Amino acid sequence: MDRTKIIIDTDIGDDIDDALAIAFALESPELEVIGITTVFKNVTARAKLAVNLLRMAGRADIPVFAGIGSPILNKVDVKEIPNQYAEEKDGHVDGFGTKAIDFIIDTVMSSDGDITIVPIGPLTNIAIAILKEPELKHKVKEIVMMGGCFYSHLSEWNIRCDPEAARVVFESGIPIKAVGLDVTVECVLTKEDVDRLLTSPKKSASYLPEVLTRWQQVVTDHYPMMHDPLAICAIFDDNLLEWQQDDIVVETQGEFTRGATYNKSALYWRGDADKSVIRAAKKVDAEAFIKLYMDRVCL
Ligand SMILES: [Ca+2]
Repeated sequence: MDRTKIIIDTDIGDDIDDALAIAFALESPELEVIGITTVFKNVTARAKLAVNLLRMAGRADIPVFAGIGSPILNKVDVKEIPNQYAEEKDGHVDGFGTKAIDFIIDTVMSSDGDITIVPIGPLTNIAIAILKEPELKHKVKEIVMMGGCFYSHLSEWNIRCDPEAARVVFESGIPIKAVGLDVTVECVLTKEDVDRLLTSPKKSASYLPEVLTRWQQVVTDHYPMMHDPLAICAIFDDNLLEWQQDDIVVETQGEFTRGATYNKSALYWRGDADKSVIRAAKKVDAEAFIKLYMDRVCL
């Protein structure tokens, strides 16, 4: 089987689903992770977490690059420590690069057009890469991302944190498959699932008990929502997800709607939906997805 080459662009360290997604990608035989880049706020701490995760997974061969912490316009604290970061374990980690944008551009531009970019955080890195190298849009195979909400009015974190970047990406012309809140909120782990992850993960997921425990010390009111792992699933499996091609734009100016992903197809009776290169996930078989996840990541 030809494995799909992917670069994962992640804000690992705050919500737990990024670590869960990377473990899933490493255990998916359909995928070859060729690099991980970090984005949003403290990209160095996030890169250290990613390096540690990969080392414990026995995959220190996968390069990690810190990217851009500041969104294009929104103001954030780029020194803020992610909740899963532990100074005594992650503080002295090295072995990562600092030029995520160049890594993305150089890797994609020297490829055969067979690289899929998988953003599971705000879209700052991807937008800056597209702006710096306009030819990138002709070379990327596709973007499969977690972000947005397309069939109801919910503001989604990744888009809201950097609406300008999201707009660049959605207007780039690169084929996009987006899993948004429409489907991801249905995919939630149970206590039994979390107990299994804490006790019987595969080697590729051996960092999970540690970061899950750190996360659970901060988040006590719910179990992990599988936003980002569902985006990983969407790269190789169309059976568990139903897609709709739609004319999606990102609102950057709205008084109440800045950062919303607006589905123009709904307004204009399908409008330019047929010409769009954007597909959004509309339905998911959540039970089957969680089973697939647990079967792959746990013993
Ligand atoms: Ca994320």
